[in-house]
Amino acid sequence: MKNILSQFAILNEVGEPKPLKIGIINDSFIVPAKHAGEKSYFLQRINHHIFQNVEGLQQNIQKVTTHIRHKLEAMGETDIERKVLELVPTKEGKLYYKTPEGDYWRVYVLIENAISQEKLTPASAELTGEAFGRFQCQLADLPFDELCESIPNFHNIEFRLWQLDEALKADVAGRKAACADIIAEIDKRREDMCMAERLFREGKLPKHINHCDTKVNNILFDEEGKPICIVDLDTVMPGFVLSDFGDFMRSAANTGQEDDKDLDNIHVDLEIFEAYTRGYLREATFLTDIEKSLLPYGCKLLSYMQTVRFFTDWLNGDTYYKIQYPEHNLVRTRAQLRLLEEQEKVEEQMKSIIARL
Ligand code: GN1
Ligand code: MG
Repeated sequence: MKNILSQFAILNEVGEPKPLKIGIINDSFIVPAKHAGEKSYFLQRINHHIFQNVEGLQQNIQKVTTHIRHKLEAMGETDIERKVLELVPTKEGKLYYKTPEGDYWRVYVLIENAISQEKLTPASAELTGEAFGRFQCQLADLPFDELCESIPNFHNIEFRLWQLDEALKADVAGRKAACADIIAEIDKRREDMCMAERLFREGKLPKHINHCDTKVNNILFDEEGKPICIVDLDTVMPGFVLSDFGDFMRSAANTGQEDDKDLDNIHVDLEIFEAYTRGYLREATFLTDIEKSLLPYGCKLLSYMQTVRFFTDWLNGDTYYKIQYPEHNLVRTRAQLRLLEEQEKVEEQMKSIIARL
């Protein structure tokens, strides 16, 4: 790993990289400064089986972070290096390093004294809603076609259902027969869940630049629970605002875990829903009426999409997501499906909260 670090334009002395357990896609390490007061770094091996266009991915991140940095500077913000990620280029000025073995690595400056959380209070959820609303607003004037889809069709449910159908046809792991109940639950919602894509084709639902992975642990907080910086920018790309709203609720407004084995733990936390929505609507001033009215639908869509994705990986024999035990993807599937059912039960309540706010 010394050799990898030596490729990057790191100007101060650093210690041994320490592995960090975050995310289920890339491998991450903290590289601490040797001397107090100097910069530490965040080193990642990019999963290039998933992100097949590393050049495009890194260009996206550079464009988005530069755009936000300029906005923060224009607003006279202080402490900007804590509010937006900064890529460290290689000594040759590239945004990543490819090893002779074909692995891809990148380095960010580490944001110090920042905490990532799995559960929020209503107060911190409201501030988080503001932060994601602001993030979308800051990017609203960045032309789409400047960014690539770092994973093509990433949040396109029609594509995800097609992948599921391929997995069902192949049934490589022989797991289909035992999952008839899950298949039936997915099937009966297909048409409704493809509505957003249809509205887009009809020109009724716009696309904006989105984060596309707004899980609660992708935002860093300070010790007082105030959001500092939005991280994990791998999937920043054009998409529906429903994605970012829904994915946040999927992870934060769930009283259980994403992979909860006890389905009875899983309910919609309407207090978190309301608090986040209040903050979000305050900042996301660019939203059209149709986007606002579809926000509860976006919650269901993202839980449905994650059900389909985890289930597809289960059928494919666990080739995409890292798993911690053999049944992990099946457990994740059932937990996401239950969340969807719980969201359906409170959909009217979600709608009236939005109407009130
Ligand atoms: C993956 O690795 P992580 O936790 O950032 C996935 C998301 C899923 C999430 C489910 C590139 O994100 O789309 O919602 O797992 N990222 C990718 O936990 O597929
Ligand atoms: Mg991610």
